[in-house]
Amino acid sequence: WWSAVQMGPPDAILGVTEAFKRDTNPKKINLGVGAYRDDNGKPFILPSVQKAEEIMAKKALDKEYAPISGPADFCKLSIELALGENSEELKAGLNATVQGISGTGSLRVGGAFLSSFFPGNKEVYLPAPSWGNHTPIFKHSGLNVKSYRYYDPKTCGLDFQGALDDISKIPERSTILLHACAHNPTGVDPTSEQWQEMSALIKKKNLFPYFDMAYQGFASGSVDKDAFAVRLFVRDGHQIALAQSYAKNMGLYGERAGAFSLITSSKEEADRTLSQLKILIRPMYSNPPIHGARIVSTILSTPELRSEWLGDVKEMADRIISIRSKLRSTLENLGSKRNWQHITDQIGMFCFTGMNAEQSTRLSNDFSIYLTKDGRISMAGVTTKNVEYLAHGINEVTK
Ligand code: PLP
Ligand code: TYF
Repeated sequence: WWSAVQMGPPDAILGVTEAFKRDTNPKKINLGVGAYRDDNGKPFILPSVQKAEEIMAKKALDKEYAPISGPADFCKLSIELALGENSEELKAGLNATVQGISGTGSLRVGGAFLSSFFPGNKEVYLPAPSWGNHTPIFKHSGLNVKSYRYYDPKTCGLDFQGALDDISKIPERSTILLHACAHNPTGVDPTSEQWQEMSALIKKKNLFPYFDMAYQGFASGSVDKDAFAVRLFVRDGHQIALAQSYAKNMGLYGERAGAFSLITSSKEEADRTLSQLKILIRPMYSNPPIHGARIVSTILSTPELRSEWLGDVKEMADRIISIRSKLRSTLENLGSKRNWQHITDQIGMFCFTGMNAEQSTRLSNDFSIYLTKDGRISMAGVTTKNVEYLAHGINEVTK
């Protein structure tokens, strides 16, 4: 049956890990996939997550199916985390929220909903560049994918004027995808003033903002600060779509806990849209996994655990912020002629170093330092033990 099926290419990000695993150099470093590591380069199980699991184990909970849309408490706690507990919209019941299969599955459910029900254009505009999986997710959903300028390679920062120019040319009633914070792959976010301008323009153009929030808390260390853009847009009267992920901020990568929400114009509209989200989910995977969602609900609804978790998130964010400074100063001390200010200007999990494909390949081949060909490095893989070797490698290939 399958003689005509051709071999597909490996995933651009997960393929980096495969190459890393094959390398026998003891100095090798994997800066490909965006997964947090502690300063010993080990996966980090958040103490708050461990405690939540202990509490859950004592309860001997059953393994019955979750509702199609996920547990109600999980959905409520998730949208409250995004919009804040005092949100007028939430008090008025203006949200339709479902649990998704982490961020990816939440984005995909949202894509399916837009494909079936969005009354405007079936075009989604992504920042250039964007997370590599956004294009296939939306194409799979039956939407057309286009882009707007975002990153300026000359400054390794935001091309704000380019973004405004392109956004003002997007046809009205189209969807625009926004990274809520810690933009992947560039680490470049708009300032709060720039967000305000973008919100006004998107409103004026009657565009539909779809936020991808995969890193709430990871950028600044504060879940409230990192939700600034999402809350601003809602306050400005946008009825947003929102995909959330707990992969990074709770370290629940493999548990697949996330949420998709629509903010609606009435409670009744929330009920109608929720009913259709459930109808879309049912033939895709019936209902979501329960373990990760229970961890999230336990943490968010237990005050002591919640504050401990906020400390855990801050610890991860702070380690990344401090290792950024260390990488930059080490490069400068090595006498690199390049300007490395963007290493500390950029935020979140990634640094878009400005290295080209050739330099990135040399870093892998000659130094056993693995990264994606676009020059993105996962800062989470940099530690006080390997930062000097990394800086040495970067300095050599960018001379
Ligand atoms: N969106 C962005 C921008 C991401 O970087 C990621 C993960 O790297 C995701 C969504 C979704 O991740 P997950 O499906 O593991 O929650
Ligand atoms: O490093 C990144 O940008 C992410 C990581 O199912 C990732 O792509 C890998 C696998 C996956 C989700 C996210």
